[in-house]
Amino acid sequence: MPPFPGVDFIDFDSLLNDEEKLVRHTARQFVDNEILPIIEKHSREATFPMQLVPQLGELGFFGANLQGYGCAEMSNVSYGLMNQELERGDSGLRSFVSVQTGLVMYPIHSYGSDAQKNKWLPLLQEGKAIGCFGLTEPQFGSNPGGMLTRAVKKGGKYILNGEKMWITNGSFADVSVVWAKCEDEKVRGFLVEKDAPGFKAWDVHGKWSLRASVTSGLSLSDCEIPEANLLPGVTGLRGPLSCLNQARYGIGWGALGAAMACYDTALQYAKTRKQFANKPIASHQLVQEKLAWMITEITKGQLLALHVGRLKDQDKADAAHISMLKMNNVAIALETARKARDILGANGIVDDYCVMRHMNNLESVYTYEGTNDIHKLIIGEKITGISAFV
Ligand code: TGC
Ligand code: FAD
Repeated sequence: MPPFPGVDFIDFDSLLNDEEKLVRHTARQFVDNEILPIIEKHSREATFPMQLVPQLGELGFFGANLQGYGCAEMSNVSYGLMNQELERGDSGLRSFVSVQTGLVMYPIHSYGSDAQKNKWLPLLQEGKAIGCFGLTEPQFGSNPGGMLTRAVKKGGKYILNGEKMWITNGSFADVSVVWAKCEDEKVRGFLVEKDAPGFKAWDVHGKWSLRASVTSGLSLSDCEIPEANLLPGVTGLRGPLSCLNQARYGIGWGALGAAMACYDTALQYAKTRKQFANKPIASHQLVQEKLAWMITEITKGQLLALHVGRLKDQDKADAAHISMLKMNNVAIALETARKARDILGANGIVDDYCVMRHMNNLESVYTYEGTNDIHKLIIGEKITGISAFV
């Protein structure tokens, strides 16, 4: 398979510095050489390629935009470009890295005690420990503030009771960042280690989306953890929601990678597939309209991602900016995948091509980390000053 040439219609690369291009190149090569040859098999068999985790650690991909503890300390733009390339491989791969980085390392880094940081961050950075993030519950998805999971302090321990659902990497995580309400009704974060008494995890089967990613349920039944496993630095829903800003930002870039893979596949196919008068289907106006739509939306998405990335690097990115990035780029990626599937005709439905896998993956990406409509409402609140959630 030839190396991926990238998608750059308006000399987007002239907006990137050498470090950003180098990070993208490294991630691109990793995906071309290590992911693309095996991903269809993993997706078919519904397994995550665990053998690649040490390499992801060595490349500095875990916690890449965090400071210290062995992290790569890259800019948010470089981190975004890395996510773009990983998701060009598969959304499940990008999910693995986003959860580890934005939802596990970030809260420990931002809200953890020194002992928690020293214990977990180096291990998570190297991929020697894996983490997961337990916010969603069976009855509370878009509205995590309603969560039923409870933490009660008893002597030197916390006792946790509740259930978390749809948790990426839950069943093989060494540490779960679990969000629970305490006796004062305030949400706090807890580090639950995999062998904590009363903790169980099980896998969701039968997914037609994100098949190369493990999705789990967590059950906490009088689960005892030491008092020292409370994240001391944050109280309230803003704790978990601040982590979501990190992961949503990575998704905003990542979705572009999936869109690029679908666009590039459709373009190459359309130039070689012939129908009517022995002409390539790329010569038909309706096919060109689809390809033109894709490249236009990908280009607009790149500019939005880059600008939000530059704002984030200056600590000026607002949560609503990140919502617009996640909402827009996932929606255009899903539509790109659907149009690419159409251009491939019957070939679009088989795993000789990547488009149906990306299309199915993007259905989850459209829903997780805040559904498309929830992000519309976050933007709506920002511009009107009126919350639609109350
Ligand atoms: P609301 O009253 O608006 O806010 C409560 C407190 O939180 C603060 N806040 C934020 N802080 C930081 N970042 C944000 N994005 C924040 N949004 C709100 C807010 O200022 C307030 O703070 P304080 O100090 O005044 O108390 O909360 P609400 O209950 O009305 O909910 C708002 C809403 C609907 C936007 C929020 O609940 C939401 O975002 N819902 C979507 C849930 C979601 O995205 N879940 C994702 C779960 S994790 C996941 O999907 C991982 S997928 C992983 C993968 O594989 O990649
Ligand atoms: P619901 O909240 O029930 O929403 C259903 C529909 O109602 C949606 O269309 C939604 O937009 C709409 N809706 C809801 N409220 C409103 C409203 N106020 N106004 C208008 N429309 C509304 N969670 C974690 O905590 N950790 C993880 O690691 C994780 N990984 C995931 C991996 C996968 C593969 C998937 C699919 C999900 C994952 N999730 C995770 C859960 C994910 O965050 C939730 O699925 C998501 O937040 C939506 O919640 P829900 O599925 O309960 O849908």
